[in-house]
Amino acid sequence: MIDLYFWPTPNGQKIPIMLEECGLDYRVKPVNMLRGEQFKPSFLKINPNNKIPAIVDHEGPGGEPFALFESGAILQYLAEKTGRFLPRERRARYTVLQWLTFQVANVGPMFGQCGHFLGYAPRKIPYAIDRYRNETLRLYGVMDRRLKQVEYLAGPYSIADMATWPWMRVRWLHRIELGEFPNVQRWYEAIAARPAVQRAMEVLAKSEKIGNPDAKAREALFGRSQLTQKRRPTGVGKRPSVSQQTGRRADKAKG
Ligand SMILES: N[C@@H](CCC(=O)N[C@@H](CS)C(=O)NCC(=O)O)C(=O)O
Repeated sequence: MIDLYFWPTPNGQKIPIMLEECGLDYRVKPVNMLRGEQFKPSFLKINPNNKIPAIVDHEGPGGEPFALFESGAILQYLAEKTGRFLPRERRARYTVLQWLTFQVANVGPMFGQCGHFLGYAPRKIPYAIDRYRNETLRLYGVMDRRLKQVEYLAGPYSIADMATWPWMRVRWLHRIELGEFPNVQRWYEAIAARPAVQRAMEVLAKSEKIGNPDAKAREALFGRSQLTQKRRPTGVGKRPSVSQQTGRRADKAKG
């Protein structure tokens, strides 16, 4: 059994996609970022960097529980655990790892900043908006040219696609029209049609989204209090916690 520490954001959604693709048993442990639950001491023991996703594999290496954070590391771990979506042959393997690293080092951070300055920044800063939106457009171009040559980012469908796809799902945050990138669009639609991906998108689908944070959530995510509040999560105790919510497979596991 794997515990998935999760909130339905693009970085979070990579992991249920892989868990569903591999048919692994997991239960969802919601970490409500809008209430600052990523700063709870119990979660900081699993990810000292106070971010989702993270996992605890109760049947980890040596049969012992194993906690892991950083989505790229989690995807590689699950691929090695199951022998799926990360080939053993070195050329093929490093092609997957290259595009996975491209996602975690470029697509995630740049799209994230683009969405931040377009949607969340209290003041519109044209230089920052241009800088990150141009970089987002450039990265879409890199992927579009790659996907003109190959079906999926590394050739066959892999953890690199699972890491990248959820970021295209929130393209409205970055004011991107997929029609301008026809090869990305073809790839996006092929992945969206996969039953495992559709099941993964149901996990906590009805929870509050990051798209519209209130003042308290804003402070938890972007304010100075994140530098000092590690011992006291924002809002906890004042509003009902969602930590009892579970995902589809978790419900199945319980019943
Ligand atoms: N490099 C990390 C990024 C994770 C990340 O940025 N998670 C965001 C949600 S998409 C988060 O938990 N933010 C909460 C916070 O910054 O306090 C990964 O790939 O796992």
